[in-house]
Amino acid sequence: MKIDILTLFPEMYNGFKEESIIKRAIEKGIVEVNIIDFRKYSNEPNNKVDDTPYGGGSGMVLMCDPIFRALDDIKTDDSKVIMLTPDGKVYNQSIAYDLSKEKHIILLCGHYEGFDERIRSIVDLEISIGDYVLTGGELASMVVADSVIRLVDGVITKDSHLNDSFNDNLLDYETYTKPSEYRGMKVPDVLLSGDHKKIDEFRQNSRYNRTRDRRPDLLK
Ligand code: 6GU
Repeated sequence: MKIDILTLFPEMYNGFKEESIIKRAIEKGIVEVNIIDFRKYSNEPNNKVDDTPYGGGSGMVLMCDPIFRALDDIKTDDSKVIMLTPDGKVYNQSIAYDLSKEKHIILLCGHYEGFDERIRSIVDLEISIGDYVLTGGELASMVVADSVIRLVDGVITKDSHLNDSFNDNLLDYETYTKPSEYRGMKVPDVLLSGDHKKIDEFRQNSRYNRTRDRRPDLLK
């Protein structure tokens, strides 16, 4: 899979590409992540990419031209173009699964007051990562890229995401590691029993109970 991220702040991605699972996925060649400074597609003096809004008001608006020209350059028939914006569709695990099957994802990160409305005409999907406002789309693009990359075949073992929270609309089950007793708190006996049928049952109940207590909205 190829992920191209169009941003005005490429430095923000340094840590993201260089740690842990994302770093290994890139090294193994399973995913390619390109951070593209779309300022380089500006045709204006000083590589300007934004201007004041028609009709007046505060802030600056990203202009069409640099983004249209960037997409003319990198978009192919296999590309899915995604705009990160607080007024997009609220992101969830099911969207992450769908995106993990794509060949090429292009993530457009805005800043300032937002995008010229006409940019939306060349976008396939608009995503928000939740009901709050960020200074720009960069963190959101990392959230989307991270959650998608871990689902791409070969990045982590299938087992690792079989019971992920939100699969089957349930949260993940409770887990423990050594020691079996810590400051008076014991690991449930069933997990030490070696009885895999009972353990599966315990975990299924754990998923259900946790979802009921913490996120009843998921059970609807
Ligand atoms: Cl995708 N962008 C910005 N600027 N703020 C957000 C967001 C995106 N998702 C939630 N808040």
